[in-house]
Amino acid sequence: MTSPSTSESDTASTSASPAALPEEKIGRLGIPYLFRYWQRKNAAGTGPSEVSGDRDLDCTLLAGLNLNVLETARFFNPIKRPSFEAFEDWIIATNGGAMDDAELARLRAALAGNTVGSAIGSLDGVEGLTSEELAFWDDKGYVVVHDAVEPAHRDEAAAAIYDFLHASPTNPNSWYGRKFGVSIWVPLLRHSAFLANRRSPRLIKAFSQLWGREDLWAIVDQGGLNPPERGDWKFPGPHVHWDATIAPPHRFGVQGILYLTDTPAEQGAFSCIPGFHRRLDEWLGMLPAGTDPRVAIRREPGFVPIAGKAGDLIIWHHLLPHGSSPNRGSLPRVAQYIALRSTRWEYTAEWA
Ligand SMILES: O=C(O)CCC(=O)C(=O)O
Repeated sequence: MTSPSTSESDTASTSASPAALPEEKIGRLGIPYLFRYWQRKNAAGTGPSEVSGDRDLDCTLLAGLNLNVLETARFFNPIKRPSFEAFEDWIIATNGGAMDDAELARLRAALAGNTVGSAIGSLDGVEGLTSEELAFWDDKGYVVVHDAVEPAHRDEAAAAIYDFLHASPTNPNSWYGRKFGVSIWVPLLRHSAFLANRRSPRLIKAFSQLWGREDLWAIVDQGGLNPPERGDWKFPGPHVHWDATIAPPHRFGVQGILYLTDTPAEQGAFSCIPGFHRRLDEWLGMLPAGTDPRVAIRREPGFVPIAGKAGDLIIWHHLLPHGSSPNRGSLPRVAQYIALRSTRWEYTAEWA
């Protein structure tokens, strides 16, 4: 394990990458890319930085360090401009005071361009998506992976969300606390059950089948609690949207949600327009000039809720218009957002 007390900050130039700067620090975590990332983030707002970064590798870095994108962005306070040492201290502290050496080695290798396997070793023999499910994915742009995680971890994750909110599944008034008055997101990131779910073999196998590779990294995402609507609490969204750019060329990408409790269609289920990713180009081409596609998509028919059982993981293509839905049931929808991405992937930099 790497911890502040057992290792020292180390300054060295590196020849690992042609982009390496002479003053590059290896640091106590031993990740040259981390130093370059820190330089770029600290330089934000001060004019063009000399050091360029790759969006995919940035995501791999944060996922491999068990960090959430937003919390990391918040760390880079433009007034304080934290030192590299403070950044590494924060990473280690955020991980509970120590980092797993094997996981760091895997991350180092991947960022250096070496081939790495899955986070849990061989996926041979792990039950994956069937050919029918893969064909369904191709057609509809989403797939439901049943029993994606261990039931014990699933139930523990649901309980952790309620605990985090000081709420109880049996006390309806507790579902509407201030913390989620305007949102269905629950900013719980690293509960042990969340970590266990991200490392579920069946879940990793399904993502690896869709990516066609095993060097995947689980994004550190949050939980969700979508309570039934009532007079003083109306569903705040997310309504139908894309999180990805819809500028061409259109690239592959995935998102995912794990239902932690049974989720009938009317109980605030994840919703999408099945198959839309395949006709996105045509649809965009037919929009009248000056139309904002992100507004126009709200009028598109076919936005349907996807029901599921506790333990079902829905993975969707990131070009599928999607969102959540008002909960007209009697219990909250409880979920964990989970997605895995490969070390590198093709992306379109332009936002539209
Ligand atoms: O919570 C949901 O059902 C939808 C999630 C969503 O819209 C998203 O993750 O972008």
